[in-house]
Amino acid sequence: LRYLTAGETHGPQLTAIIEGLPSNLELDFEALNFQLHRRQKGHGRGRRMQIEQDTAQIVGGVRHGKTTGAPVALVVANNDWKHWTSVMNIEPISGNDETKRRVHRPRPGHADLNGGLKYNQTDLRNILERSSARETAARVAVGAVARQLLEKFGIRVAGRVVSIGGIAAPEPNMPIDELIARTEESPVRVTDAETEAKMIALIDQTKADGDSIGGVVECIVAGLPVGLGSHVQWDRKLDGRIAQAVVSINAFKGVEFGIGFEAANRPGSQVHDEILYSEEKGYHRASNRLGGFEGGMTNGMPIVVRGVMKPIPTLYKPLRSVDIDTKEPFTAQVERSDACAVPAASVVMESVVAWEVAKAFLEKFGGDSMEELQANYDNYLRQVAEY
Ligand code: EPS
Repeated sequence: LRYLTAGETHGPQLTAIIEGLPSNLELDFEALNFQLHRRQKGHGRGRRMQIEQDTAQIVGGVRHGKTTGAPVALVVANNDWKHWTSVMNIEPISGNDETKRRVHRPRPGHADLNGGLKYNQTDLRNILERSSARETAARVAVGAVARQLLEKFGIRVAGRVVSIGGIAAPEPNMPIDELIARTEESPVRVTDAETEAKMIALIDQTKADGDSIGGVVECIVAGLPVGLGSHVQWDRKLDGRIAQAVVSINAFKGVEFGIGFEAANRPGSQVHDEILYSEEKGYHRASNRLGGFEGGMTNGMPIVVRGVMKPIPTLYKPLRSVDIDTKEPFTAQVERSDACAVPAASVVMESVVAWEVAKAFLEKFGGDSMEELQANYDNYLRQVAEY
């Protein structure tokens, strides 16, 4: 299972191709678009989200509502494109820097300068157009397909905001379906009203200051079988793959599982999860401090993974930079942006984690059709129950 995305933030569309899905996976198009809609919400977003009404159009690999086994191609149109048809034209255009909206003062914290040097581009727009977090709309569409595959096997994916700008939400301690429902009602994806109000006030203040703010988000995957991923080879460890996927999200700088970095402060007796056995539950754990992983494999407990997002680097009160034409110090170029995209990033994180889990699921259970996959899965569950 693999995917690629293409497209620029102010270009005509984002495109994704997914290869390796089994045939006969029934797709719920409304549920797919609901995921795109979730990513657009969240307190702290800028004007762009009022322009976009993201929906995914499937242009390959699906017939009469089901996958055929062929690559699935998805397109998410950019409504904003109509304002950029000249600036983002594929054909050469005439005009000056202003009409071309050339970017020559790189924004610290963005890909602008590194990308300009690496790709030998004197218009840094050629870098920022692709490095924009708009690309995550395509990844959410792809993740929504993965999520639907997992749901057929009773695997549920949830997300929540853990903290924004140092304001932390209390542990929700509730069943996953309740967590999904409650976070959906919150503009900052938390379950606690008091925290929500504090986060909103901080985001508003930050925006008024021309600044931006980051935070921590958490993803939970429940209903998993034991044994996704493998201890035998570094690149088959599923926690490692999830870590890579999480840090690949725009502006993410770190990742942890379960109690994560806190494990460094505790003795082993307060870190590891004791093994229990009962007739109805089989093997299970007394706690889930390791976040569902041992030896790079799922242990049957929910996956709990957290990612940290830095504040968005596009600032209305820009930081110091250097003009690439004159080498003179200047403040960085101001581009329209969000003050806080942490709630949206929570949805993106769910999507990339769902993708990695679905990929590991297909690697383990294989099959070219949903029927073959189901049979392999049932057989494995029997084997585990009889162990
Ligand atoms: C982004 C800048 C803003 C955000 C964008 C990410 O876009 P624009 O430059 O058009 O104002 O709105 O996010 C999205 C478009 C999106 O769909 O999430 C950036 O520079 O990363």
